[in-house]
Amino acid sequence: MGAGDPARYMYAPEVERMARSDLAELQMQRLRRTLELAYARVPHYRTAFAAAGAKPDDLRSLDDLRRFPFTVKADLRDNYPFGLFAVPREKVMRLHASSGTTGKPTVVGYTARDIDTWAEIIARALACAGARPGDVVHNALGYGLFTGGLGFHYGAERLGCTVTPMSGGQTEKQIALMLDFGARVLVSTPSYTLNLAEVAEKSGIDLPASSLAVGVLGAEPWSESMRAEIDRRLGIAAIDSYGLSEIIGPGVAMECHLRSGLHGWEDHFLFEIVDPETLESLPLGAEGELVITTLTKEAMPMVRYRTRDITRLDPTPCPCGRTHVRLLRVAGRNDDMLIIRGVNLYPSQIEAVLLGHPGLAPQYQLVVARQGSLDHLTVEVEAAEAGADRTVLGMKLRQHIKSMLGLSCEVIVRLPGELPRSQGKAKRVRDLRKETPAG
Ligand code: DLL
Repeated sequence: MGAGDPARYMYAPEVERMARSDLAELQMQRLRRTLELAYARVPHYRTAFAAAGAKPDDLRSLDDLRRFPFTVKADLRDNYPFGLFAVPREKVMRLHASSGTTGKPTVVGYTARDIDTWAEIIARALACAGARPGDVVHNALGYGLFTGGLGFHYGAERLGCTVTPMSGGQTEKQIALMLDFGARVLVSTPSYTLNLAEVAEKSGIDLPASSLAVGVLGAEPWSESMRAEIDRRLGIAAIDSYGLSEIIGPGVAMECHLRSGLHGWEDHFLFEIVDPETLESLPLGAEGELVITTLTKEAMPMVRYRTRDITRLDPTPCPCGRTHVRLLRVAGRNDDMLIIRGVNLYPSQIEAVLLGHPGLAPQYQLVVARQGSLDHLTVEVEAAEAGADRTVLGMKLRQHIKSMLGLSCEVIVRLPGELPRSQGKAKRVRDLRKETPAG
């Protein structure tokens, strides 16, 4: 089936192809209800709205949302564990939490209806990625407090798939079960998917010859070069999948087979882009921080949540027929952006350079330290083969990074298999500047 083929399956075509004017009308109705719910039921919102001088009644158009305050991650921590719930705790059917790097976890809650809505959204998103009813879906995302595993689990069941609830780890067993069960769809993170490819290759298993056809991958930033590597080594179409726990978990946005931006489901989420410094709203098409308001969440409505993720929005209809806005791929989080001697750098930019470099494995870690008053970046990579001249490889990569990114760094080329492998979300950066105890 080619691009724009009317026979291409959509889970909810009447919504996915909705005219933008109808979508805006639906958003307006749902936004009003969300603001009213937040204001009436959540003390944090009542106080924050009052401080900003905004009341739900002030909303006359979607643009009026700009008068309402932002919500940030610290608001979830300050209201730990259940302070942002808009329903009595007894009405909350499920809790998820993310550990974060400091302090208390951030907790999110779902009513029975939220769980149902989430399954619908994920079913739609999986179909958008290329999954079909009847497929075997191998779910390698972590089950538990992380939203990835259970989120995709219920959505794949809703679509009518056969789900293998594998979770992360036990890599050899994962591969055996994917093959034995005839999985067509793999749900995972990009870094763990590469780990799967590597272990399969070592055991002489030809994954490209298997029934796997689609990889639904996300939960961390990844480059186009990493995508090409995954496509080739697993013989699949690797599809980008975006979401965050504070909003619902996975399912917020998903690429279609054209892989030209992620469809953000605007009947459930309202997307804005702001300048991360001034917090001014930016026009459509400009790059900036993604801000999301939920439109259908009951247990924990989120008003103008600052995701810290940097992206751009494209409202033009996709040739696949879907009309929902496309998020051009998320480069990385604002907090993950490293500033090294004045040069802004996302880890995925290093990833792109390194993957274009012959003789290196697609594994890396960045270590940032302070030497005197200067920031010092060390890029640790792995040689693809044990016998390679690692000094020459390192020198070449250093020059390549300097010419592509304008950044001087140290490169250490390790032996194959020396860097830690991802079991879920990869940890790419060690910032020793942040680890140094104060005083
Ligand atoms: O990672 C939810 C998820 C699960 C998404 C499975 C996709 C697949 P959190 O643990 O709350 O939730 O982390 C959310 O991860 O704000 C982004 O910074 C990052 N992230 C998620 N997906 C992508 C992606 C899940 N496709 C945070 N590209 C988000 C880049 C991503 N970054």
